[in-house]
Amino acid sequence: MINNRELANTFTLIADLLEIKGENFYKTNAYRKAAENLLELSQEAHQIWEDGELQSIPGVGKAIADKIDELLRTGELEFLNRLTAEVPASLAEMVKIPDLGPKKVKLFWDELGITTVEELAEAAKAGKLADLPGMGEKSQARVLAGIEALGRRQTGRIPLGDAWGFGQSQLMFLRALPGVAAAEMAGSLRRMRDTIGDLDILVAAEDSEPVMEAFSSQPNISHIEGRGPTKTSVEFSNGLRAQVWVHPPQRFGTALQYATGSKDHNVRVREQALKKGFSLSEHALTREDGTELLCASEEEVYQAVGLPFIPPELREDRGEVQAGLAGTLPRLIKVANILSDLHTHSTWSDGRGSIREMAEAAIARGRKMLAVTDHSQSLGIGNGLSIERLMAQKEEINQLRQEFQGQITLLHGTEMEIKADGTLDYPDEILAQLDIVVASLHVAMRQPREQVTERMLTAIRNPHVDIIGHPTNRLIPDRAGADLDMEVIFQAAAEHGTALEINANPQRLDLNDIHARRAIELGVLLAVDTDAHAPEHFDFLPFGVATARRAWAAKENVINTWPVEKLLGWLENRPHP
Ligand code: DGT
Ligand code: CA
Ligand code: ZN
Repeated sequence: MINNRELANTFTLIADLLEIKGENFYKTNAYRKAAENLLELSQEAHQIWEDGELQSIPGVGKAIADKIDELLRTGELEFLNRLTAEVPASLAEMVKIPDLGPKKVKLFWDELGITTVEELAEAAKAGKLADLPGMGEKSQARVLAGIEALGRRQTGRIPLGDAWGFGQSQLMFLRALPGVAAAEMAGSLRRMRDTIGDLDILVAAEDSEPVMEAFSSQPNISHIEGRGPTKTSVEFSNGLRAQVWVHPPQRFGTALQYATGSKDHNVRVREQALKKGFSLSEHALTREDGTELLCASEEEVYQAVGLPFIPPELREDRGEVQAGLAGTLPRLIKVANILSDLHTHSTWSDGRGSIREMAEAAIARGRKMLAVTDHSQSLGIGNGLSIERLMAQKEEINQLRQEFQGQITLLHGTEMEIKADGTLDYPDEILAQLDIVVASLHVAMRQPREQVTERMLTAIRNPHVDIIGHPTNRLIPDRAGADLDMEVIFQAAAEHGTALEINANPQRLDLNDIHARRAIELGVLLAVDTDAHAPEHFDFLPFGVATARRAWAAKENVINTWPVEKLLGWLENRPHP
């Protein structure tokens, strides 16, 4: 039976579509009022209907009562069917974009034939909205921002890469306030999960009021969701939500530990605290006699409960507390350990930087080795290199190698397609002439598990293939990876000594933390690469390293940490069964 919410949604849809059509306010408002009143009923509308009392519902007159009757009897509404034949129902989705009213939606539909949010996003990106009457560059940018905000509201989770920079700017803002001793990120963003629900920020200050006031007065806040003495929650106009907690500096350690989570990790740590005679809260470690042990730093918290410091990336209750007690926590890899980037692109394929520009950017970031791995011939959309162009590229790299000698070691490689039919995109004799081969899946990724796994195995078994790039080809937040049998992939990679990539692009982070951890357990080597398509993309590296840390990776597990000579030796002469 159709429930009140479904009835209300139907009337809201009618109101939206009538408004786009240009109906007057009184008519559309009648439907909106009816929808609101339906949601407030303490009884199901169909019971009222069975009693023949529909018109006793506030805001429901004869016309709307007839429509409810038809819906409850037939499950359909002829009026709505006629309306959607005239005005596509998908237009109502567009009305939900913040700052976009029915008039604008009608304008885009009339002028450009746009009927879906996706089409609107494309048109905005292509700059087609700016020239419409009443629009302009600024309004066009606002439409795009609104679409992003809508997407966030729907999936509820924000990609790490989108939240990170915003979080940093909030920290800078807070640290600059008078009376603020420290400000740190907490929650899932500090743990570097690949998606973030909301931002949790911890501030150390004696006096919380001025911090709360300054934080919640920022102009880019769309509304305040909650305001207490030590905690404020807001939603920013970009759709990101954040909460700020203020604690006195001498209690900052327990507060930061609490707010970093995860919840499950905290449960374990509290159990451990109890064993040591403490109850642990965000405010303090409290002894049985009621006296408090205050911790200014997290290190003190972990020490007091008998644990070594547990890095935030491990705090997921995946055995880290037990390992801490047993003294078997890994020495996690750090960004500074990474010496080489083994998967990058240039203007030869779909990159935005020349090889020279990419090399200079890598040098500026302290890299010692850079592999240029442009796309291979079959990837048309990536402007893949024919064998001729690949050989011409070799010439250019040979020349640049002289120029950059002593600064960075340049490798000539490829990101080779694993083609839909399971074959590889260059013959072995060409691969043998390259310094490094990354093999990746970009096409036909929805093949059945057995078929797509077999394709991947072909690449893993090829003695010229050194690394599998972004193995599952997932995209964050909404493209699931290929349906690979990961266990089989990991075993084959371990057996053949082929490294699997953790792609550091925050849209990818592929392998993910859980897969990468299992791979390490099975003896697979990992590669953490940026897949840079432009000089600034080298800055993706910390996201990849964080994912490796969440996978419990030590330096030794990741080939990019190896000294140049060792890595060159491995590339030239990989142990192979
Ligand atoms: P998210 O935002 O969904 O990506 O995930 P988190 O981990 O940031 O979780 P969130 O924002 O709900 O809460 C932030 C932190 O606050 C969480 O990591 C641990 C702490 N916390 C929140 N609620 C509870 C709770 O009920 N018990 C405990 N022990 N800690 C909590
Ligand atoms: Ca959070
Ligand atoms: Zn790729």
